[in-house]
Amino acid sequence: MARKTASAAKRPAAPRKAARKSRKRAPAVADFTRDEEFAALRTMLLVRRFEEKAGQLYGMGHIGGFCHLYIGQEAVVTGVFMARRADDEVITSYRCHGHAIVSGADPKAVMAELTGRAGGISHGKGGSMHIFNTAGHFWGGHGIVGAQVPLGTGLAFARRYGGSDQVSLTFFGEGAANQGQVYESFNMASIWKLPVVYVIENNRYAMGTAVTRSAARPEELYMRGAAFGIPGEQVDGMDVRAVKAAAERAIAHARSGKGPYILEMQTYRYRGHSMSDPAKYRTREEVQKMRQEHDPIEQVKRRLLDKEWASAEDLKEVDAQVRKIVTAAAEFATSAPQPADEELWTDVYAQAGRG
Ligand SMILES: Cc1ncc(C[n+]2csc(CCOP(=O)(O)OP(=O)(O)O)c2C)c(N)n1
Ligand SMILES: [Mg+2]
Repeated sequence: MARKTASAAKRPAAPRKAARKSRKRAPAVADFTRDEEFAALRTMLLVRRFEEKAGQLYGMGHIGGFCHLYIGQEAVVTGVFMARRADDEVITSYRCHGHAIVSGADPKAVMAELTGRAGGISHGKGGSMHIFNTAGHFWGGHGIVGAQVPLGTGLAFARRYGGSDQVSLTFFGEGAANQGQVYESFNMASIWKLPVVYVIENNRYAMGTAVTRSAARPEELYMRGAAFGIPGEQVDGMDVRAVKAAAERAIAHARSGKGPYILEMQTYRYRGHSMSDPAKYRTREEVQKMRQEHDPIEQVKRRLLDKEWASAEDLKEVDAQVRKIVTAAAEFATSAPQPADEELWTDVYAQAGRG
């Protein structure tokens, strides 16, 4: 028998085998319990109300620079976080406010980062695209499209190398999925069987470019790892139950030493790419249809009402609690002081020996 090494324990599966392992739609989705439905509702509402408030503050001039909202995509981050272990690593693009909050970052500190204040999570020096919460295993917040994919792969390598069984959850957009560095990452992750789950947030647009115009085989991005023997799944990213179930499968696969896994989350962003995007590349009807027929929050509310697990009053109460948190965040973010001048000289270089 050939000698095996850690880096080549088993040859990656041939593409056809991988293709057979990949699946277009996940198996039937298990229902949530009442507690899970409420937890999902609270988290998704918190992200949505936070982003709506950020949009308002931007309009009022409190937030400058770029600001990419996550409205419409809440089920993706919520479902994945319901499946992750609290010490699994997470990294994403500039569309990062939701990921930070769901990782446990204080909404006040995230909002104050958007307004560039001293109480901001990056001390007011990073802004919307550079939000980190390493205590919650959230590694940002990256403005360069696709940059987080090799970094997330490196996180998986580092954790494996250190003897841990933590998994890296590496999120990126469908636009980023066309980048070369993504495939270099897939290749290394497959060879070394790294514990990384690649979560493609396919919201159908990369700035103003529709996925159907920019991607080869846009209907099956979950197959993008086939050449590397990486299995993939296409998931209804507007259904938080489907997201959680698929993420559980993917994380179990990665944690058990079988290597990387790809989840293509089919989702949609309701707002423009960033606050300065009038979104003229799509019709109002298209957005309205998604909101009316597929909204992730409305789906949970409907199920809670249909099953008589909640009354309309109960749902209003959840919203009221969430709004209180977001209002307090906005008040803090608009009243906190500006960073002190000395902050110009902090965090410029990493200290030697710091991990
Ligand atoms: C390397 C690089 N090229 C181009 C840009 C400009 N840019 C910012 S976001 C974006 C689109 C990315 O779309 P996608 O990956 O689908 O993510 P989404 O914004 O939809 O979440 C582009 C081209 C950039 N920031 N970095
Ligand atoms: Mg996109």
